[in-house]
Amino acid sequence: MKKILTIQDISCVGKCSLTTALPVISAMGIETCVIPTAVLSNHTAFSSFTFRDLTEDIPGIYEVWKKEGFRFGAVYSGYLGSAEQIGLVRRAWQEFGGKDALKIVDPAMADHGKLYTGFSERFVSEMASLCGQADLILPNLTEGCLMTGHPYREGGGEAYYKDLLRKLGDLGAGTVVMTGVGLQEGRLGAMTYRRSDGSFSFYDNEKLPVSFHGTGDIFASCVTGALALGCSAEEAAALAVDFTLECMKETMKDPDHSWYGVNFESALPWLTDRVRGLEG
Ligand code: PXL
Repeated sequence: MKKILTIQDISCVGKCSLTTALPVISAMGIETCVIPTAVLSNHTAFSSFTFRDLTEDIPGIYEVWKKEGFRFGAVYSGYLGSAEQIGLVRRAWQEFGGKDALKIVDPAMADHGKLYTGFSERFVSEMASLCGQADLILPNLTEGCLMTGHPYREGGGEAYYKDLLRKLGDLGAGTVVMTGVGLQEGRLGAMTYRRSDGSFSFYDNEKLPVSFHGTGDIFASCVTGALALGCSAEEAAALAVDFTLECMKETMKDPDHSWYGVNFESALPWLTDRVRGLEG
C-alpha cells in the first residue's frame, strides 16, 4: 500500500485541510499519515475561531519518527500554522521522504485576491522559496500572484495564465498546477506547466454558477492521491477537476447545503470507481 504524509491544520468544523485530505486520499487506497500544523475550532472563513499553533509539538514527533524509521512516498503540505513550519516541511522532505519521494506544496495562504487572516508578507516570500524547492505546487490565482508579483486579474486569458505559470516555474518548482482557470464561458479547469520542457496542458469541465469554500483542498488532495498512484501531473489534474465538479454537484442537490464546505462524502464512491479504472 502506498503511504503519504500530509502536513496541514485540523479545522474541527469546516471541511478543509486534514478533514478533507484524510478521507479523499484514503478513499483512493493510500495510507495517509498526518502532521497537524494547528488545531482550529473551525476554518478562518467563519466570523470567529480558536487557533492553537502546534509548531512546538512537531520536532518531538520527528524525533520519534526518525527512531522508528518511517518513510513516505510523498509529502504534501497545505495550510501551515506558523512561518517556522516552512522549515519543518523541508525537514520532513529530508528526513522522511526517500530520494524518490514527491514534494507537493499547496501554498494555502490566500484566495479571492487576499491573504487569509494571520498571514504576512514575510510568510508569502518564505512560502515562495518553499515552492521553489518542490516537485509540484498547487497555487490558486491569488497565491500565484502574491508569490510572483504578477498582477491579480480574475478572468485573465490564456496568455495571462501562461505568463503567471511560467513565473511560478521560475521560482524553481518542477511542475505547477493551477486550478480555477477558466478560458471559455461556462467552463472551468486546471492549467499545468512543466518547467523541464516548458510545456503547458489544460483540462476543463462544466463551470457551475456557484463557488464553495474548501474546493481547493479537495482538488489538491485528489491531485496528490493520483500522483501517488503513478498518474502524470496532467492526468492527476484532470481527475481532480472532474472530482471537484462531482463534489459541487452533490452539494447542490441539497437545497439546505452548508456554505462552508462541499459534500465530498457523497462523491467518494465516484472517486473510488475512477481509481479502480486507473488500476484496471
Ligand atoms: O481551505 C484552506 C484553509 C485551510 N485551513 C484553514 C483555513 C483555510 C481557508 O480559509 O482557514 C484553517
